[in-house]
Parts: sequence; C-alpha cells; structure tokens
Amino acid sequence: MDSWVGHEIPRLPGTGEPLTLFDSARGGPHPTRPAGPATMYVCGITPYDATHLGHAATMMTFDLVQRMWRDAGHPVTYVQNVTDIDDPLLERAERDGEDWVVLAMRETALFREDMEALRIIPPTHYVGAVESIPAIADRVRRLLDDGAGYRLDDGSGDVYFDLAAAPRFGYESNLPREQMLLLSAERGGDPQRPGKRDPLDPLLWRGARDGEPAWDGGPLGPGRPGWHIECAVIALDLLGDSIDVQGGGNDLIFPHHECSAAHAERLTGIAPFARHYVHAGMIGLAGEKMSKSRGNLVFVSRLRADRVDPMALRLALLAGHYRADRQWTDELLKDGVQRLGRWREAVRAAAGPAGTELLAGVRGRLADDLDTPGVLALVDRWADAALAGDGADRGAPALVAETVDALLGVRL
Ligand code: 5CA
Ligand code: ZN
Repeated sequence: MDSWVGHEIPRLPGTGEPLTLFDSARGGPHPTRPAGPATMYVCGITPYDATHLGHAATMMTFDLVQRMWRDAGHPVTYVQNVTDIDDPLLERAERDGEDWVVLAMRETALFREDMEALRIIPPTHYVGAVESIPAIADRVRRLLDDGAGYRLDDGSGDVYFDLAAAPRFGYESNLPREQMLLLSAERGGDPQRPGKRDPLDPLLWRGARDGEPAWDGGPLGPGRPGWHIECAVIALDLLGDSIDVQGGGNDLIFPHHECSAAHAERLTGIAPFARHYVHAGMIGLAGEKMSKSRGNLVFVSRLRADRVDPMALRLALLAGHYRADRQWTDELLKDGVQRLGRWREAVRAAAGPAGTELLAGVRGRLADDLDTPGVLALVDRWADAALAGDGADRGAPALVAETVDALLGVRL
C-alpha cells in the first residue's frame, strides 16, 4: 500500500557515529553493524482505532534509529506492516456495524497523516497483511510440506507451527515457560486449545469460518493468515533472510517476535533472523498501558485538532528514554511546548556556543542506545547560553537547528 510523504533531511557536516542499541535477545547493548544498506522491520498498527501516543512513541524510536544510520552513511531499507486483517479488527467492525475494510482503510489513512505531521521518515515499503496473503500462504504450505506445520484434525482447517521444529525457541524473549503460557493467552494465542501438539504452538493459517472473510489458500484451503507468520514473510520477502533490526513495542517481545523469528529461521535455515531485537517501552495513562482494548487513549489526531504543534509532541515523547515504560501527562506536553519555544528562540540568536561541539555531543548521546533525555539536556544548555548571549560562534544557531532537524526530527 502507499506510504506517506517524507520531508527533506539536512545533511550534517562530518560523519555520524556507529549506533549501539539494546538487544532484547542478548539482554544488553551491542553496536549495530549494518553491512552496506541497513535493514529494519518494525511492527506497525492493527488499524481498528486511531493512532495513540504509544504508537507515536514507538514509531519515533525507530525513526531515530533510521536517522542515526543515515547520518553514519548507511542507506536504509525500512519495512513496516499494517495488520489489516486480524481478530481485533473484525471484532471492532462487528461491534460498530461497520465494514472491516472501510474501518481499516480509514484508520490507516489517519495513521499516515499522523506520521507525516510528526515528520516520521516513511518506510521504504509499507505493506498490508491482505496484499501479502498469496506470499504468506505459499510459505505456510512450505512449512507444512517440510513437517514444521500441522493441520488440526477437528475439521477447522487451522494449521499450526510445530515448535519442535524451532530448537532455538525462547532465545529472543528469554522467558520461563510458565510466563510464556500466560503471555500467549493474553496476547492472541490459544494455549488452551485441544488438539495442539504444544500449547504454545502458534497459528499459521486459520481455516475459513462462517461470517469471516477468507482467501484462497490453494492446498491449505480457504482461510486467513496467522499473525506471526505475517510479519516473518513480509520481512523475508522485502529485506532478505536476516535483518539488522526487528522492532516494535515491548508488548511484542513474546509471543510475537519470538514466533516470527522461529518461523523465519525455519524457513531460511539462517539464525538469528534479526541481529538486534529492539523494543520500545509502553506509554501509559494513569498507571495503565495505553491500549485500544482498555480505551484509555490519547490520540495524535485529537491533539493535532487541538492545534498542538506536532514538534512539541515529539519533544514531549523524547523527554523519556525509549526503553522505559512511562506515563503520559499534561505536564509532559506543557514542557514540550515550552522547550520548543525556547529552542526556536535560541536558534534565531545571532551567535551561540560552538555548534560543532553540540553536534558531536548529540551524536554521542544518541549513539549510546538513543539517550534522548541526555540530548535534550545538551540542547537546553546550549539554548540557555545562546539566549544569555554567551558564545561567539555565528554559525552555531543554523547548525544546531539542522542537527535537531536531522537527528531528532524536530523542525525548529
Ligand atoms: N499490528 C501489530 C504488530 S504486527 C500491533 O501490535 N499493532 S498495534 O496497533 O497494537 O501496535 C502498533 C505498534 O505500536 C506496535 O509496535 C506496538 O508494540 C506499539 N504499541 C502499542 N501500544 C503501545 C503503547 N501503549 N506504548 C508504546 N508502543 C505501543
Ligand atoms: Zn508484527
């Protein structure tokens, strides 16, 4: 499907630093080392409701990854999906008496607008699950032929992945089995379902049901794809057998990314599927994870309609470290608005402290697992000094504005 429209990104003097990111699989920070073009897959929205600040924070995290790689001279191939067919979408459409296709198209269009307003660099390929069904069905058939998948014999037509075919299973999330069972039940799995070989076996293909949309699966029979195989296939087809970063919120660590990796590795024989599994913290409101099912959402589109500057929103979200679960508050937004105003004023000053030093500082902080609170502190200090008339570098205000634009995505 169509992506959104990107903005011009200033090229900064010198070369950026290699980016270190925390990898969930290895449980620590490791340098990313893209060999040539960098490859990244980020799990996108299930479009049954508008973009909330949690989605925005996660998309912005990977936007910074892309900005750092580009700054270090790596071209980036970036793929993001839209889960435009899945149970939650059908349930919401049913609840509201709406056609699920119309719902998905409307919310995806709104997401694109939000991303554009937030100056998120568009993915190279923005891909829906529905348009990928022939490719997914083909890979499911291969898993079945290869003995890594099995059909449930209850007449449902459902096909599962046999975790016995994934000897490395568990390496990405590093969770004990009891917790895997709990999370699987909470996050779209069906550990209680009779007839499965292992309660954790994930669904690859759901046989057609009355009243549900279904697609031709050839020998699989009519049906629709499971969730984890969707992301595995889209990534493999567009990025190759192994990728630099698999990204999303930390609610996807298990079972989603564990199972996607297991599918991909079985299909290609190459492990690990991703060299870094990178996870953004959950944005919550009043102590709870912001989620469509809880209904405690702050929508980007609502804030835009209230004339909140998207750049202030960016700064508000950047004030916390990307990996931390954190709360959204009105104070955060107020601080973002104030900071934006101060920075805009400062880059209009005639001079300021050395711009190249600030650039080096920002690159260094971001290279260290995207330390955005550290970056904001550096730019704040520079802005305070420039506004106080300190520093004689007449090129600094323009360079600082370009630095903040190119590396933080904040246009002053
Ligand atoms: N379509 C699937 C991924 S394949 C999905 O999880 N969709 S979603 O709409 O629920 O979430 C879209 C992205 O935002 C995912 O990367 C998810 O991890 C992230 N996300 C969801 N809720 C939050 C939140 N409260 N805070 C931060 N990120 C979130
Ligand atoms: Zn995904």
